[in-house]
Amino acid sequence: MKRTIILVGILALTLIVSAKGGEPTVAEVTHWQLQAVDEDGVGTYDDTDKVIISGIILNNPEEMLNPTPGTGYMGGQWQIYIQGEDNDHAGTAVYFGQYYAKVGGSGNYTDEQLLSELCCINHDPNTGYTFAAGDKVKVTGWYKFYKGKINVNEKHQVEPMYDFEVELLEPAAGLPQLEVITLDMVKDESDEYIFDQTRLTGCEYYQARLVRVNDVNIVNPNSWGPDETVTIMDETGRTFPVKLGIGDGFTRYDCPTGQIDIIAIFDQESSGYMVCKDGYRLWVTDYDGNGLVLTDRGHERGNLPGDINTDYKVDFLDFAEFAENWLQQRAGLSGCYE
Ligand SMILES: [Ca+2]
Ligand SMILES: [Ca+2]
Repeated sequence: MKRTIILVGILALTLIVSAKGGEPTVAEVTHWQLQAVDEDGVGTYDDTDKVIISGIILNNPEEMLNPTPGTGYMGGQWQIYIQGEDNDHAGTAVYFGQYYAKVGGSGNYTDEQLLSELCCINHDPNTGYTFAAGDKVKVTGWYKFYKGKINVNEKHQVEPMYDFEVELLEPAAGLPQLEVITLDMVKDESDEYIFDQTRLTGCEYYQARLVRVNDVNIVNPNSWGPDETVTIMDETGRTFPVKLGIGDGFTRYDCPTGQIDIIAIFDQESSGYMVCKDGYRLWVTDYDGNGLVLTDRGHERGNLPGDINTDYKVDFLDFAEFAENWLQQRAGLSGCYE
């Protein structure tokens, strides 16, 4: 259905752009090229209308933003981070939302349209494979600068010509090697963010990449919960915000206490639109309750079918969670691509 619409859209687009004198321009670029910034931290890439980027998916989208139609200000949303490989020391977020009209876009998706679009971007169009963190993919799409990063997205336009496409290059390639950082690499003596326009040091160097920070503690455990933000502090007194995702671990498990390590996507969402030198944060999308590292290790122990809360015992707690979630469906993954 959607592909038919796209074909019609492409025909319409061809007529439109022919009248204006050409197809949208597109080039394969590195994340490093795409994420270039000026002295204010504003993205400078504008060589082409669309870009093609490739790299490793860092997160499962439904642990970062809620795809359920009609949820939140922007409706159902979807976002993955893709990290560049080898010398391509950068990364890019790929974003999709339901209610673009609320932020100056061309319209909104109905719930049904949203589900159809989510279904497309969750699956490889060539094989039907469902994408997950650790897959190597190629993304072709338009892009838009927002609060410190250039995101691949639909430019807040609902017309099919603005769709982006995610294609599989290598299933289960594996998450990238973690880069261990200390807070003095990203915060100065005054606990201010280090911004370096060259992106060779400071926060910009790590943006949209998977990092590990060791030996810190969470100073405000009362803020723990899905979609909340906690603050970590190291032995020098430097602090850093940690955005918690919406993985079920933030509900199921208590905030880890004492000295811990954190594995996260290094993100930026600056306070301003035209000067974007702050707003850096670590984004952890799920937690498995291990007590020592704030992360979801992705390979749980136990091997007991039905042990929903992974406490190595199948009992009423599992049943209660099962009953509470009975008949729920995950938007964009359930009931499509059959
Ligand atoms: Ca930035
Ligand atoms: Ca259990």
